[in-house]
Amino acid sequence: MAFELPKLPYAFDALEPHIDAKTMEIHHDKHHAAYVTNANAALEKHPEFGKKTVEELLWGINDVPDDIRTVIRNNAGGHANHSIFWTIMGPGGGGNPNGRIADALKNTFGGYDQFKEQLQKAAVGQFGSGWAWLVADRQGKLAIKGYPNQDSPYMDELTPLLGVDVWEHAYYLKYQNRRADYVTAWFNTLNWDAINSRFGSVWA
Ligand code: MN3
Repeated sequence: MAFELPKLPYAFDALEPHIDAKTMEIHHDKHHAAYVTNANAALEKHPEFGKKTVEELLWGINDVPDDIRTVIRNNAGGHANHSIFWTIMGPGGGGNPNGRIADALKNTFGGYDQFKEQLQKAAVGQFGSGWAWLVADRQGKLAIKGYPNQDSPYMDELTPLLGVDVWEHAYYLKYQNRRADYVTAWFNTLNWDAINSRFGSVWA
């Protein structure tokens, strides 16, 4: 079963003014689509690995055959990261967290403002292309982690709960070199219901 590009769950302009429609269109239809195409092409060489889910492939990245491991790390990683990214954002998002994640952020970081500050720092401080993620381990313990390129928290057996893409393709049209302004605006897109649902799945 080849990977498929998931449909964007809202219109390209739904995250305006925080993320512009053109960026969303190119990001989803071109960049994410390319990760899916490249991952599928690599898996054709080893069809037995094509039966795995994207999470299984990344958890077991060291078991992926040498000749496709880097391609899978980059492109299955890109597919996994972006598939989460679209769902943890949404129109009318942002504001303070609610539910279980609100309590966990308070217990771990002291409060939402402190969490935002630390995630922002990880995102802005990521050298070159990459991501900053809020992750949970198997016990539900939270941490903030930066990753280069399309490396995925799944490779560390962590569950990514929410993350910000700091590749230039994610913000350059609107924000040019102002990555910090993009990250500040991106917090206004967060879909806390979706994030709570991801958090709940850590124990499922
Ligand atoms: Mn991207």
